[in-house]
Amino acid sequence: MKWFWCLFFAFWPIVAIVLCLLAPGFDWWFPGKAESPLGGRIDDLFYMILWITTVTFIGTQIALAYVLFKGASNTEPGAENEKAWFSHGSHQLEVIWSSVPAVILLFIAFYQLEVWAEYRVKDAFPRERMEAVFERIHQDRQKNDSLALAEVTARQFEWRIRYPGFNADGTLKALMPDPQPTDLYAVNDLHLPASAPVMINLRTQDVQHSFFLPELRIKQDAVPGLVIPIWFEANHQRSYQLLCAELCGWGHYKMNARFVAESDEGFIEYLRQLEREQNEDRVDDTPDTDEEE
Ligand SMILES: [Cu+2]
Repeated sequence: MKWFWCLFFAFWPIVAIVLCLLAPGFDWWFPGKAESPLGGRIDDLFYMILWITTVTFIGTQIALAYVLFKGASNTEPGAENEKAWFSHGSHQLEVIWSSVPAVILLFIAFYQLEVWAEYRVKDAFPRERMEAVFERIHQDRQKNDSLALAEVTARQFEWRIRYPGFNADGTLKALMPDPQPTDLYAVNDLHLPASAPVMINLRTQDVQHSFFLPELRIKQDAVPGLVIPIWFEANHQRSYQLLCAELCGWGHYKMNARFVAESDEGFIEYLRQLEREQNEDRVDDTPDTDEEE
């Protein structure tokens, strides 16, 4: 029986190593490959922490198997009279198992600082690359205008999206903090250019929600009273899932929307389409022949 339990506890570290080695190849931990450059770096951080926890797990399992082996030896024939040994704590051990995790945690904290800053600190946002997008889509903007291309407002239970409208000369306006008469609106359908960093302003109309693009590894709480800038970069022109990651009420599941990353022209065409739909008054005052235009 003694050998059974020792082997039983020694078996799991082997399973852990195998799973840890296979996981990145099969993407068991993630909903598919990271679809943004930053997402790839977040995955690397995750796998680094997975390795640290796997090594820790192996260490503790080996220690457990060893203690079982030693403790069980007292049941061997001839050892019945051997006295049990009680430990009242070891100052040295306490120091070791407090300082080792502290060092590891500090290492992780400093190691991930750069990724965190790039993602979260406004001054580290890729401003120049964002401005290149504004130029390509001919956005008419002043120096201090928002870098955001859209405002996303979460509410129970949907995502409301506000885009800037167009000027008379056909250029795209800059997004203003407050709604404008020319603004364009959509629900549960966020469109933005692909292959370039784009920014949105996130807010909530009621409770806390969480803006979640699992494939891009982007997750940010929407907090009442705050306007939170988030930037991301989709690797491909395709549609991604946009979810709410905060249990925000009975209809939480309904906040299943989509984010479409498309070409610059596709994005502008989408806004034009929204404009046409919004300005459609459904009053048929033109002859039938002109309607085809
Ligand atoms: Cu929600």
